[in-house]
Amino acid sequence: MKEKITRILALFALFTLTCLAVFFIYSKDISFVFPSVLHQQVKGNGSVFGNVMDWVTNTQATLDPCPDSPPSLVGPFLVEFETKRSLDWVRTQVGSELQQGGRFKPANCTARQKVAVIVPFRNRHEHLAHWLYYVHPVLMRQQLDYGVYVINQDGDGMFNRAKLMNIGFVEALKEYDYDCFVFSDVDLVPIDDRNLYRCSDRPRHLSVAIDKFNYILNSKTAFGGVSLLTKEQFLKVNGFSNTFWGWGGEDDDMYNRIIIRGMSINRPDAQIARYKMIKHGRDLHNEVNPENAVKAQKSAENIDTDGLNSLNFTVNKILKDVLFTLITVDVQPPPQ
Ligand code: UD2
Ligand code: MN
Repeated sequence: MKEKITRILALFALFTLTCLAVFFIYSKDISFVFPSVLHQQVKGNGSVFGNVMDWVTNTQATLDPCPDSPPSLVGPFLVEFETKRSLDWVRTQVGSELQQGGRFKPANCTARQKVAVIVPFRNRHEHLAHWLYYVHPVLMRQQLDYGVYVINQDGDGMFNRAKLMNIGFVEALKEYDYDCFVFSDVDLVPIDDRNLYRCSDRPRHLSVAIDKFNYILNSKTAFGGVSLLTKEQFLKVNGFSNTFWGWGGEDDDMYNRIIIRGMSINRPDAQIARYKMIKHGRDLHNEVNPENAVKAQKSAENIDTDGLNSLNFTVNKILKDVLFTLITVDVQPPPQ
């Protein structure tokens, strides 16, 4: 009996001591005990348990912001498309840095922007392998918190690049709170990583100087290839038009929408915003559509009723690869 009482007393003393120790640590500046906690700013509901839990969940959010100029950029780099590259091989080259779905965020700082890269796609698998092989490391060096969304048009109906962009915007936002959207052709690979895939205060056109056009921009109003809009900018223009079937015009219509909504575009320096385009012919079922050029002159008539607010589509399949999220969609063409 005596022994039992002694044991209970000892346990009670131990418990009291532990409580005192915990209370002591948390009522003092705990950075003295755990220096790494110093700039993690312990906040929360006041209880020890609450503080610890908040600290655990906030660790990522309270990392310092990444520097404005990413420190590991290399500038111009070699890009060539002669090498055969399979997706399997690309996975072995860049996959280990990525999270499922083609997602990445820098480990040691909080990215300045959350960027969704939307790639309109159908039957360009070789291009996609080249693109992923070169673009992923660029985006990583640029310290972006990003995801790659390949929007794959199902079936062999007329291609609709612009509608795929709208679908990419909507689907990416279902997954993460992206604030910046890159709309990029699958055949355009940057050859200088100083060309940041980051949105700005105005819609931004990145593919300024392309080898196919001797690195010369042929029009001040060009907005095709690779272009970026913040979520707000994209909503302001009601997204792309959904009604540009086949090749051409949808990029000019987007440019017009931006002007109509009182914005203007900007571009990086042509010395930096350099690209190689993978050689290709015109794809089947993406023939030039003469109606598109006419329609692109009527943006003001269409902007309010044709765009994100009239978007209809069905997702047929979502596939999470380590290199990308592949969303296969039925773009629901109008009845002929
Ligand atoms: C120009 C524009 C492009 C777009 C297009 C007209 C530039 C540098 N590029 O590119 O942005 O405005 O004209 O629509 O200004 N695609 C497929 N499968 C297909 C067809 C197209 O994946 O069967 C995708 C792919 O991402 C491709 C993009 O659509 O890069 C544009 O098509 P394109 O490469 O045939 O058009 P292009 O090079 O004339
Ligand atoms: Mn092209």
